[in-house]
Amino acid sequence: MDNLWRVDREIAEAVWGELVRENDEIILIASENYVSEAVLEALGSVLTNKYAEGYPGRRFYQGCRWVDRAEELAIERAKKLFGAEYANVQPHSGSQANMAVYLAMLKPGDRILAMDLNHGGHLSHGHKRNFSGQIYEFCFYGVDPKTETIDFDQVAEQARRHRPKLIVTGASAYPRKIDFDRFREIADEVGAFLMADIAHIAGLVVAGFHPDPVPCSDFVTVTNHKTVRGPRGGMVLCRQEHGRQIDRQVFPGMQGGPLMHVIAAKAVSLKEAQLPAFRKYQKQIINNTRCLAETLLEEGFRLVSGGSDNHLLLVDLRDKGLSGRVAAEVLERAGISCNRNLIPFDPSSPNQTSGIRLGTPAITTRGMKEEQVRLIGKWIGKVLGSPEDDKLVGKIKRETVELTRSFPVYGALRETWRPAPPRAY
Ligand code: DSN
Repeated sequence: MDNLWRVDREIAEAVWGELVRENDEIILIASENYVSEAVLEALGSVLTNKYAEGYPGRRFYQGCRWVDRAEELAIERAKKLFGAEYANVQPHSGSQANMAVYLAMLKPGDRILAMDLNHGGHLSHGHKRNFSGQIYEFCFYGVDPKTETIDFDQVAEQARRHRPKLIVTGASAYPRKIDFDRFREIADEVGAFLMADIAHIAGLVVAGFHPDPVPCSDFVTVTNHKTVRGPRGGMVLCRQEHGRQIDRQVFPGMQGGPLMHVIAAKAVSLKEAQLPAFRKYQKQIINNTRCLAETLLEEGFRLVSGGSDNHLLLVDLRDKGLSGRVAAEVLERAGISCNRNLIPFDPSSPNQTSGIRLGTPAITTRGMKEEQVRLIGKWIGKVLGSPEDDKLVGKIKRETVELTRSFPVYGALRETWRPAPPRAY
């Protein structure tokens, strides 16, 4: 970052500080990951300079031959990786991928059936303050109170009662496999379109560790930056027949110029995801999450649905007398980064919550396996067992930093190690 240090020291410090933080903390935020250096290079490239409204071969600007190539590669690779007939790689985020599907297929006020945010859904699945909840009429399904897995009787009942035009499956805090075929049957019964939002689990899906929604869904939305390990952004996959409608809705419907440097970085990560090492990586995510679940159960925690089939788990803290907020804050002081999260039927507010969400994609990228995961699970047990013991929290912070330094995330840190940014923020 020589130029950045020279031109803007304050931003250079912020970037360096973040690099060190990402290296020194154990990141268990289920939606975060570390992109490769190749992805970072594409992101930091001259492609950021180019305006390219439109699509490859049909742009509104001259000089698009190289960005056309980058976007064509991203589209080809997305289609191949997911086995999809059509791909739009321009959405700036997962929410915008969802928005493109809603705007393309529905009219304002149309009905959508989706998973309740309190049971693991997402803001863009109908939260009343989100565009989705403001424009469309949402009805919801959730999990069964006993099993804490999706209550398909309720899904079918809600679908029959409300006759939605679209059924949305997918979640941001659901630790179990989703039976997409069952959703398809219900959608067919009521004549609804089916959209699977696989933002969280896309990497597991392409590696074969989670049922695949592509064959049975009309639309599949993806984020690139979670288990797929690409840059921040989204994609829509769909059947050929809906492709032009989706394209028109992404541009000019809701976006202007696509972020060509991000699209190139998406292409790089989609190429990386085709390598055998990617499948191994996804398998290790599953093994690490299972191991974390087992360790936390041994430490006396209750897990929503009793465990996990995927990359994340939800810890219910009600019997520990701790809110999710306090737990996440004290864990951060110990060098473990996670987020507070509502659990199904949570009596607390979203600001406090009764749970935390933990995921293993990021620690797995840096090479941690069961041995390290068991240590992390025990540290979580100790910290949340004595959250007011500053001495203990300080000791664990030193241990977590020591562990992370054996698993450096980027070459820059391996080659030119600097222990802290010039000024601490
Ligand atoms: N905010 C993301 C998450 O953390 O799950 C979902 O978009």
